[in-house]
Amino acid sequence: MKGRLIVASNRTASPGAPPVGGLAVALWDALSERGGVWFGWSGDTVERETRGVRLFAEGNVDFALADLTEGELQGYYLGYANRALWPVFHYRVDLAQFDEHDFASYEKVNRRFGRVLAQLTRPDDTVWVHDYHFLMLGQEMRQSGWDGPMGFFLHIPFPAPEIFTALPQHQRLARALCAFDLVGFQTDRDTANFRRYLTEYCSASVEPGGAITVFDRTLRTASFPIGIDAEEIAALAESEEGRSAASRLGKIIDNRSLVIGVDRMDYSKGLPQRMEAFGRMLDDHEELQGRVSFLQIAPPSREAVDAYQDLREQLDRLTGRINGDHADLDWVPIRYLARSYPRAALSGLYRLARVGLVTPLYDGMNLVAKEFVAAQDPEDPGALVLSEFAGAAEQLAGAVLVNPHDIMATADAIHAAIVMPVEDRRARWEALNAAVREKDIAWWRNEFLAALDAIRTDG
Ligand code: ADQ
Repeated sequence: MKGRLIVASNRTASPGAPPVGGLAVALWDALSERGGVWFGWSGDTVERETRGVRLFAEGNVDFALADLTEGELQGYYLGYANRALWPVFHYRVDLAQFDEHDFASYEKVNRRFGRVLAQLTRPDDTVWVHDYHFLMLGQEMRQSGWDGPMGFFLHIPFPAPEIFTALPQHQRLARALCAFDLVGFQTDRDTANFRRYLTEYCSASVEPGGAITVFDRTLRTASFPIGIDAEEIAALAESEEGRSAASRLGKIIDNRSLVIGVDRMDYSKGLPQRMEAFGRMLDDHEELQGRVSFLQIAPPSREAVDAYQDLREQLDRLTGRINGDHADLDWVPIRYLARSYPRAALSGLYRLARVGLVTPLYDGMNLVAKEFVAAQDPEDPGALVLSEFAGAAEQLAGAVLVNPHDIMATADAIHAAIVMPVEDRRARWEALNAAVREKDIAWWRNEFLAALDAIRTDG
């Protein structure tokens, strides 16, 4: 008989409201099946540190929400997590800021949260910690006496050891990660990077079955590519809200081919390069002037971090320039909306699009790529142009794969996707859709939890 599940993630679903999005629903389903606790930051900042959590019971699941002080928000969250870990893990060492005070704050918050969480566990529970905010949480829980099964899943890439070692605290982070029994990654590439770091820098030995012995303990590492709820997205694309969004946009774009991009505004998503490539494609193909419309939806995120403000300015300039160069009295090539839309509306827009552009410079998985596929009309599906540096590229070989740094090649790929005959689009889409449906979000959480349970059973 399995015990309860304890999940820790930076943000939780909102207590009292239905969870929104594939990941939140999957975690909620797992929690309510087994009963348990969902721990995370409340989103609130307080003047003075509080040691406790606020508990909200919902059926057999307790939400346990902790506040951050303003100093912790600056040091732990905006500082170390988003100015050091995020850029380094996305290969942007040039953007990383290494501040020892930020690291001290990161370690302190992980310690405080780890202690709180250890107190909330019961002996037969299973703990599942998520993402780069909590790399040290497991170690802190162990030090607070928790010795039960504990897994970690990293949603962002794990970089090559030569990049990871740029972090002044790389050894402490890696040692802390090894306190987990199972460390899961999005792709085989990430898993291989982590294993190589442990063997080359920490003298780890990898056993034939894949277990790794290091720092006097044994752990497992494996990849668990995250998926989506494909059926939900397909249904949303055809829902009233989805159709209504598509019809509003359809009126404006007329009979032109729609090219769509949907991202959080983040420098990892390759937005300036994508716009440059679209502009270049227009330069190269006179015949498409006035015949295609590129819609980029990119709500700003992490605006308190300078690199994000710079990106916003760069995008504003670029769209202005490309539109200035190409627009005509009755046509604007790029529509750039710095705001978010509900999932149903986005799904409807994906279905309307002839081409989906998902061209991050680096990405853990990229669920937009999978959502774009799931939303398509099987009879007349759009084509997906996908960066080879998105984790999703390991599974989505049916996409038109591109190197997003290569503006000319990306421009050619966009053109090829726009003019791709419907038979080719159908053949590619069938392969893509099968891959998206086979390893969906339910598969992902079952696979991870089964692997973690197996460690406990194996002893
Ligand atoms: P993100 O970097 O946020 O996630 P992504 O996987 O593309 O990236 O999107 C996550 C969710 O946010 C998706 O459901 C998507 O629909 C939604 N979303 C993205 N842009 C949106 C927009 N403009 N408006 C509304 N919704 C939007 C991190 C990692 C990814 C990894 C996920 C999940 O960076 O690599 O795939 O976690 O593990």
